Amino acid sequence: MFIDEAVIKIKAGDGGNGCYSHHRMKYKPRGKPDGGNGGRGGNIIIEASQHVHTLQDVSYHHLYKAERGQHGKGSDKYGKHGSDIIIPVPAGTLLLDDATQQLLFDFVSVGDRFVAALGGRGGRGNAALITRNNPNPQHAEYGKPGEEKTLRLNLKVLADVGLVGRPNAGKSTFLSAVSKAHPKIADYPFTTTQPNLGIVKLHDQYESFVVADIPGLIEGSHEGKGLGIRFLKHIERTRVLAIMVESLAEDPEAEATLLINELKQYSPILAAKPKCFILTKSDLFLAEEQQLPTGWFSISSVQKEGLKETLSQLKNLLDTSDSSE
Ligand SMILES: Nc1nc2c(ncn2[C@@H]2O[C@H](COP(=O)(O)OP(=O)(O)OP(=O)(O)O)[C@@H](O)[C@H]2O)c(=O)[nH]1
Ligand SMILES: [Mg+2]
Repeated sequence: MFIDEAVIKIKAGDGGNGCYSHHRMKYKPRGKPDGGNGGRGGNIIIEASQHVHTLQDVSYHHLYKAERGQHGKGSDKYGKHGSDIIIPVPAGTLLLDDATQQLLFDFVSVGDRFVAALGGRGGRGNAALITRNNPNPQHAEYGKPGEEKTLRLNLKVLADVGLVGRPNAGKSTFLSAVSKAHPKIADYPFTTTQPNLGIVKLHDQYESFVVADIPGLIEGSHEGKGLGIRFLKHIERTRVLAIMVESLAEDPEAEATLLINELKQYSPILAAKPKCFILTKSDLFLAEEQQLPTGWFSISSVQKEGLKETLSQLKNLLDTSDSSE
């Protein structure tokens, strides 16, 4: 699991002031009090939406400020309420008070709503302050200030695509080329010792998916060789696998079969997931001498070649895979 984070400041709208005014009539210099109440300030509401998948967009704004309520007017006219601001977040977001780290709300499913900051109440006008003992109040109230908070949002992300390959196949380099993740990359095996996750954003900002990069697999991983297969639990709940083989491999298809066999030893269900076969480091191999197996994709993460096509294929597989997995 991977945490996507954002810290934002929110300020609900202040309440409008109540109005101090008297009704004016001919021959009556001072009629009865008729100052209206001020409007309530806008609330800041956070809502789980199906259109957002990350906290990236939320964190673009550091301050969310809702409209203030309008002031009351004479002739018993109330001030308008300030409009609310709704901040969409993905389902799976935890909302914390940044100062106390106290959990304020857990957005479990789309549509869950939480009023994170209440708009200030509008002040009462002098008309609303009339009492039996005081038929002509000499003041109106000020509006109350809106609530102000600093919030921390944490999103628990589960990966959609799992990267499977031998050590050094270029998994981490691929992740760094297609997302903002910065995994460690080096030309020796087992560079990655902990899973990394990255969010891939496609051209349409609503289209994104999460990729998990895990330590490499070797023949005998299921018997504990190399770093073993214990990291496979991190891709168990993914929907699609990207099987990555170096273009320098003599027989890429045999390599892929070996990898899938190792997966099978761990879980036949995992091994049966939809797969995208990717030949990596295409800049290193000689195109004339080597053929791309049918149905495979060829990429160079270093030269940024073939990435777009590969990502659309992964997206296609995600769209057609069983979302209940
Ligand atoms: N020329 C070239 N080199 C690449 C490409 N992709 C990765 N490499 C190199 O291959 C080596 C291994 O890359 P990594 O991304 O660390 O490989 P990995 O699959 O994550 O390896 P492990 O974490 O050890 O399992 C590094 O030296 C990379 O610079 C590529 O497209 N072209
Ligand atoms: Mg790696």
